[in-house]
Amino acid sequence: MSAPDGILGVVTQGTGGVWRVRADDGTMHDASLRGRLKKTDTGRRAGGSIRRDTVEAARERLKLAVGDRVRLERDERGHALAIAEILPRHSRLARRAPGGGYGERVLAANVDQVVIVFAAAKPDPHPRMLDRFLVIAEANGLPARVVVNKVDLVEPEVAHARFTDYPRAGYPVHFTSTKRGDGLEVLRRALAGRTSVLTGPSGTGKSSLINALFPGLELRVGAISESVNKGRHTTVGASLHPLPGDEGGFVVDTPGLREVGMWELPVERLDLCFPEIRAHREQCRFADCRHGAEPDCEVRAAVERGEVSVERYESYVKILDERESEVVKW
Ligand SMILES: Nc1nc2c(ncn2[C@@H]2O[C@H](COP(=O)(O)OP(=O)(O)O)[C@@H](O)[C@H]2O)c(=O)[nH]1
Ligand SMILES: [Mg+2]
Ligand SMILES: [Zn+2]
Repeated sequence: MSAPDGILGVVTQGTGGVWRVRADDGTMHDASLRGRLKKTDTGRRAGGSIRRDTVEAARERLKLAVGDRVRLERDERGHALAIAEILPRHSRLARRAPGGGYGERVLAANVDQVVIVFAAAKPDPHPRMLDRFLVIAEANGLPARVVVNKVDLVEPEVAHARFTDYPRAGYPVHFTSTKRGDGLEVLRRALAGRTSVLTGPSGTGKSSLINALFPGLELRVGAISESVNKGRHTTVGASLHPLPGDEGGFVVDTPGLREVGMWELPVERLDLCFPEIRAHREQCRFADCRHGAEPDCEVRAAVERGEVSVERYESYVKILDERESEVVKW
């Protein structure tokens, strides 16, 4: 089983100590991180030449996360498997340390997209909360798509009307019903072959969607972590679930992302995290315009012309205010 080069696989679970690794042949292994990792050039990417052989890169390398590709080797005595090497990441989803710390915590590595599930009703959608999820995806440089589930509970026009801002801002939006089957095939194709972080408020139908899309996966997205997390601000680790089918792909469940209300969001570049605001900001008179009371603000002008949604703009202002006044709760 163990080739001379070791076994390549992906980390599916763990928060330090023992990590669960799915080898590329599908077998599962428990492994701990070897004390001294083999040197890996995290900066070398296909077609790129960025080299970040700094202390920071070395530290980052040690922050193993779900989704990391690793190489396993037998330990000296030939018994247990150890993670000998973490392969370079092409992306990651990280949150800043709470309370204004400088550290960040990597929730998942090698993520291709963030899929945010809301319900058309029960629970009623909260677009300002959706905006926060989208800011986090943007701040991490990850594409996002929105799923509006439970469309069977409302008239089609109602569901579409509440979410028009999102296709306008450039986000793909799926309207689904696990009860009636609406939109499921298209969503399945959007997930297949990719690594998707699936998130959204509880009760919106994430588990139901996964079970409807990938029968046999037996994934209880959120079910375990939500109960474990109740009343606590700490987060239990993420888990990565391989999708059945030839195309492969994974769904990542990250309880830490669901506490999005407590995340520190970036202030300095917040306007870059709203694609439709980003499109206007360079025409503002001041390069450091915050799009508040400044004169000749092109973003505000675009809001007044109806080109940028008032609600999305208000989300931007609210997040900015909140961060500047150091109010982390919302
Ligand atoms: N009417 C309706 N109910 C749904 C739909 N999808 C899920 N539900 C129900 O919503 C509740 C929460 O679903 P669940 O998958 O556990 O949500 P999660 O917390 O996001 O994982 C359950 O009672 C589901 O039966 C849907 O498309 N339509
Ligand atoms: Mg669930
Ligand atoms: Zn401006």
